[in-house]
Amino acid sequence: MTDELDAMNEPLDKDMIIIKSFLEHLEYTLGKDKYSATKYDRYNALAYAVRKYLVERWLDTQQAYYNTDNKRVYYISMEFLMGRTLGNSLINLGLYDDFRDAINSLGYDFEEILSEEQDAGLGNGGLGRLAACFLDSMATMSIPAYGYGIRYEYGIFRQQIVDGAQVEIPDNWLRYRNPWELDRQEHLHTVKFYGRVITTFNKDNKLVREWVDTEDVMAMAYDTPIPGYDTQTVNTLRLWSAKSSREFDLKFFNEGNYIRAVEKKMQTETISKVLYPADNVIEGKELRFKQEYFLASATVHDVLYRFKKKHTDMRLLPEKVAIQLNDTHPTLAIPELMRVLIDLENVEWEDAWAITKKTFAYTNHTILPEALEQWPVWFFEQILPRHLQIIYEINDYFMKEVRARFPDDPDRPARMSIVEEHWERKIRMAHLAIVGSHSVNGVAELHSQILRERLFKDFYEMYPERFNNKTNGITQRRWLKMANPPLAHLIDDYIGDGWVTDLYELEKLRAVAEDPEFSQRWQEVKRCNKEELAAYILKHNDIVVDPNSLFDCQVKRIHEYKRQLLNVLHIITLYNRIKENPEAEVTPRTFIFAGKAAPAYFAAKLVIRLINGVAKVVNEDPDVAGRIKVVFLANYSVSLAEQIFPASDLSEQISTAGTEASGTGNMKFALNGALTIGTLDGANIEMAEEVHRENIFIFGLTAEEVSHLKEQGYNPREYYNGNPELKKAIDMISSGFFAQGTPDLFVPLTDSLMNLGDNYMLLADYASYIACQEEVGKLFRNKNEWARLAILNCAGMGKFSSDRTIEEYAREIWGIKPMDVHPGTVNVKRL
Ligand code: 4GP
Repeated sequence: MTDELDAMNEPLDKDMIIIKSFLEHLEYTLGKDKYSATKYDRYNALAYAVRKYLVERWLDTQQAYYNTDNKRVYYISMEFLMGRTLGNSLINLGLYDDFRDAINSLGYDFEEILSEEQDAGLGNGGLGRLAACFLDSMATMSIPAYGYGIRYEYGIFRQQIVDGAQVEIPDNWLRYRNPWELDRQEHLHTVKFYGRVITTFNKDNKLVREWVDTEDVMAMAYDTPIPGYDTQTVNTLRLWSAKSSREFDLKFFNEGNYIRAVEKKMQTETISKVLYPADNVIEGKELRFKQEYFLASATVHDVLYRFKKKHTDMRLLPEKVAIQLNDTHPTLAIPELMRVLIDLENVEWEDAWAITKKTFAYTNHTILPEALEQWPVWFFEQILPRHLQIIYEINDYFMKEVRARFPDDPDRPARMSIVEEHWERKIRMAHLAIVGSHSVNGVAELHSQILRERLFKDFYEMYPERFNNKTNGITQRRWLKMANPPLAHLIDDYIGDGWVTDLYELEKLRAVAEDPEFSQRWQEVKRCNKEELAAYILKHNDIVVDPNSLFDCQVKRIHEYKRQLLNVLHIITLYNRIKENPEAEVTPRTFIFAGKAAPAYFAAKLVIRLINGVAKVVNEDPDVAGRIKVVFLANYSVSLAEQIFPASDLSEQISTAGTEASGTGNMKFALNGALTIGTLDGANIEMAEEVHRENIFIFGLTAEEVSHLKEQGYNPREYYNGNPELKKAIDMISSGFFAQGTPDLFVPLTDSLMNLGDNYMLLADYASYIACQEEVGKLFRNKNEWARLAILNCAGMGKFSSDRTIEEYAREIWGIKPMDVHPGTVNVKRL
């Protein structure tokens, strides 16, 4: 290698600079030569070569933020589902093609090197991926922003399918080096747990509370640069890792108990060990509670540390700081800020409370009752005694306000209280988040409406001005430009590349939706992407699928409300139709599923087994060969999603109306030219408006009809008895037809439909779903018409860029303006 480096004479051209830097990192950073370097080493060397470009802009950006002291936003989230970083960084830096050409010229396969990178899977699903898209948009739009989260040592588990069932494998993603993070040993905060509160008097004879005899954990910062697209701005994602404090060690070491000291140290550090793998549901575990406080406390202290570098008057905080709570998970930041202001900064209660409310804003991501966080009071008594006092005091003032405002509604205080008094006493985190924030938002129009009219109705009546909607979005940099280069290039050729930073530019595609040449090229792109996915399926599932068939995809977490089971009922129906009548007109389809189930979610895991059971029967039956195939792709992740969206024809968004807060996969599919079959739920409703109702397949009950039917008394058996095809499909599932020798295996699933009330109303929507799918099948046979609709869908996606979402948050909630970073115009000094 040294010879190769020596042979490079100055001045170097672009290719050579890249190659030199790559080879230098391989040799000097990683200590490898061309004989010993593995693919993973080459990935690392490449990452380090790219990092240099990031770091320069990063330092400029951070210095500019410090100098101008603009207001900044802190996005606190227990999850950041980032996926891979290398390709995305290159795209955002505008260096992708240069690096690809340079590396390929060395005889390596650039794409293959990129695929060596492990996904950063520090999230479960929608909520965590949204946070990642927001980081991209905030940087691209030059918003002074930070993401704050936890540096879990184990991210979301890796899913294997063994004999049709999900098996969870730990995701030890940090086992190998992570070239994107920089540890900041100097950014340490002490996070306190346990102990007790004592009341004393200070020198001014004022009553003060002291939280003493605590067990302390250190939060250490690891920073990852977040580059914007086509801008100098590089923001920061700061993740906290738990380290035991030195005092902590010393105490036990000094007592001569070496093993106990080491044990305690390990226990302390478990706080940031593992991401809880549940989506849309809470884990009421003590460790999770500690994780939430760990994130909240370390972040509040970090934010204040930065603020205090320039300011002494705490009342200025809301002018300089906006904190967005990604769901209730980081809500302990509210009482933590109160504690710091009152106990440590000597701010009066009224002032502290006004500062806190003006600083915080809360986003709700789900209305499912099982996902609404409520922590037992005894957790607080033991682990956060001072916070409990503060929450009680907040609640006392709040209850007074409620009684004064609604004197004729005696039940209201109990409904609205932050403290749930029934059964076991609990703290309702959503109530705390609403009371302690100036803004509460849902993530799609319908969802925000449900928050106002149902879930948080009482609060809406009291504080209508706090409630607002911010419909979700996705970043087109990752989900089109990076994930689907052939489509991105085609679009560039016809309408230019303005869409990369202004997705509304896609409107221009409407003009070419019927252009035969464009349509032809559009169809070729889709065809190529489908061939690639078919190759992936062959490699990983050993199933041959036909790229001419309709790729019908449902990829997302497995959850009863998302109704993968309804999709399965459709597959079984088609299977039966073909078996009964081999001449039946059934458009050839490949049903593609992917998604993880929470490890403790029995019904969801059973659905995975059912999908695989159905796949086995269908794929092995020669009577349906060439007509339908079923594939379950293991280990759904950001990287796998990047392969599936570009290759799909049909996007299944079939949750029971009123249950999916927004959905964001729906947007990724449509952006990549898939048509949607969906209910009027979440953002589907706004998608139907944008792409026009005649270009999307909508079926099923509306949210209002769902509530109405439930109130009237819904009886799933009526539907079962009234529809022979439905009856047959359900009977086949319960009889063990797909159960591979365990006859009763799937009875819990059919029981929940037939005997436990069919909570998500699959039976009520079945007939309308099947009829709608017939329309889908018919349309697919007309390739040009299908392509026309797909183009119009893509053209209508402008609204669903996370840039639009972030622009609304920045303007309406945070009061933050974009801030261009021009090196040279601010006083940026480098070493
Ligand atoms: C998800 C919602 O289920 C999904 O509809 C939404 O698009 C996404 O948040 C982002 O807002 N919720 C979760 C969760 O992932 O854990 O509550």
